[in-house]
Amino acid sequence: MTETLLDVKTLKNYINGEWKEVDETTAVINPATGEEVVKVPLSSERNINDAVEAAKAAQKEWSLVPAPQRAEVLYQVGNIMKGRKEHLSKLLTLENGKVLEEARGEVQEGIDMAFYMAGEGRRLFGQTTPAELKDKFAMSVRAPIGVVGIITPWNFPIAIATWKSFPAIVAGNAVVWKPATETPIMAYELAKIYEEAGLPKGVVNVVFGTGSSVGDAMVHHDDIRVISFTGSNETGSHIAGECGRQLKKVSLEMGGKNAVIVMDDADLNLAVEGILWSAFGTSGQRCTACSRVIVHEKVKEELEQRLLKEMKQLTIGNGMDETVKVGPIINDAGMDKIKKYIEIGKNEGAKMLAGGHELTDGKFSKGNYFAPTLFTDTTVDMRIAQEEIFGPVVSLIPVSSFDEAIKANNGVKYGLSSSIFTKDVNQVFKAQRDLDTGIVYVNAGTTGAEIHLPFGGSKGTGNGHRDSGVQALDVFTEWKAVYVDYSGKLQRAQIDVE
Ligand code: UN1
Repeated sequence: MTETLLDVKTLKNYINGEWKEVDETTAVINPATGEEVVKVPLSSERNINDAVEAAKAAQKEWSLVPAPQRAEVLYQVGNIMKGRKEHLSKLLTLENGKVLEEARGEVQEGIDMAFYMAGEGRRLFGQTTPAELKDKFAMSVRAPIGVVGIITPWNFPIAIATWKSFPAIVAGNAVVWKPATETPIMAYELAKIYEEAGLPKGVVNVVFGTGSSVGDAMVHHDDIRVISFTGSNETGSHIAGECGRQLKKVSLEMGGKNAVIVMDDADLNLAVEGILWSAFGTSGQRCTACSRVIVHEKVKEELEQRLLKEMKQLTIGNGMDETVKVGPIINDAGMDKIKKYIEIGKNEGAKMLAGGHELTDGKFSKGNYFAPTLFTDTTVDMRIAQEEIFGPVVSLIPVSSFDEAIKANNGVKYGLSSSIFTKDVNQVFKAQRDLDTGIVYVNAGTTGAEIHLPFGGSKGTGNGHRDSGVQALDVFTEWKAVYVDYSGKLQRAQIDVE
């Protein structure tokens, strides 16, 4: 399988438009089969220095290319991705494990982002605004920042990379990109696409390696002026601290503890579908995954029964098989974390209704598979209802009112996504106002954000920035206020105003 999909056995860094070999490598493992897919470089600080030098030189010229022409490259990137959608999707399933249907969805998200951000080449709007003095003109424009560093996770290896790199490129920056070592193939493929699309060399550079060496070198490099990171809270807050000391701009997208609220008037069939899709899709390995269901006590038992029935229908296995709905867990560390939380949940007194164990028999013996798990009678303060698990585990929390449901939703340190199932229009509008997450769904699960809206969260999920949407441009541009005085005399603001 790998041989027919991938044209190399060992990946190389992509620096200044050239493929650069690195001595040290590590194996990338297909989580569905345990087989080696490819080898990925483990780069060092020196490789980052080379990449930044190339990026710095390239950015000077790139920033002078008119934005609509920069956008032409992104249109090309989008077209090439579209033509290769099936190939990219299969490679994505191979390295990440997500089922093929979802891999296609993720690649589509990247294609959408390419065309959307290419459109920004003819917008990149600033403001024109009156000046307070006669014969004086005032405007604000977006200026590129320079060299930006992007650090992307394994769970959405291509979509998140496009959320970050496309706005950076169209705005006139150059990029140094560290993809997750678990899923480097999407970065390899995207680098090839950039080249074919005609992106000048050095505008995007890919350096593979670990967070502690490559990531750290990026965070501490003086010429990288922005770090855009998606990953764990632990790493994110470390990066924020380091960037803070250097007065470096940092955009963080981290964990979630997303809930679906099911009110007593909800369409329960729809709610069940929404919960299954957002809790067990991608095996729960989304930042937006539903890991809590806050259910009105009047419909709690009915919902439990329906969920249990449908959970039995979920086919688990290798995502390459089109009939499979739940794929593997990324690696051993991911499995260990899920197992740890199952024990925590049991010890805390939550009632386990289904799952709770690794799958090891027969077809499961070589990969990392975990049975979809349902806990009930969970209370808001339990650790399984507070901490991110990143696996196919969902906990039901019974409540007796709308207000209690909102309080339960907001009673966690994260604030990424939330959802409510109800037919009551008053509850809908109150919920969209009072749920404190960055993303709110009504009568849908907690996943499925579209790329032209801001993606991100409040509280412990982020630090106020957003990926995707027009808001992503704020991460990769500086605002510049420009005043043009055409009066021919010195006019002092705030003083010479008549
Ligand atoms: C993530 O899990 O980090 O809204 C990204 C969604 C997807 C993106 C998820 N469009 O679930």
